[in-house]
Amino acid sequence: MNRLARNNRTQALLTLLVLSCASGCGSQEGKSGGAVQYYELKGLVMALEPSRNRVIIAHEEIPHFMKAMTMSFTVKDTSLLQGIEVGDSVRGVLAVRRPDLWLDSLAVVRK
Ligand SMILES: [Cu+2]
Repeated sequence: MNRLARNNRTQALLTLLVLSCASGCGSQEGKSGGAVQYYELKGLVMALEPSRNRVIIAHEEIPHFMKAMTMSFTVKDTSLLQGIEVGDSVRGVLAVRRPDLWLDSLAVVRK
């Protein structure tokens, strides 16, 4: 893929994100929405809610973002939850684009 095509694709993706935010959130959030930021996440699975695309994780501190806590995370793709069970130690990537927050990847570290 040449650079032009890649730029066009990035542009299209950004436009899509902006549009979906314009329709999905208030103008206030639209203003604060910028690039997606990624954070490494480590924690312990407390509960799984695949029907709601959610997993509850007791996570360690995420430097510069969040202190350690137990909270519910959205997964964009439920296949991320395959093979993951309550009690597993997991590691993943948290994606943040205010006001949205979701798990971009998730893998078992220890059963
Ligand atoms: Cu948290």
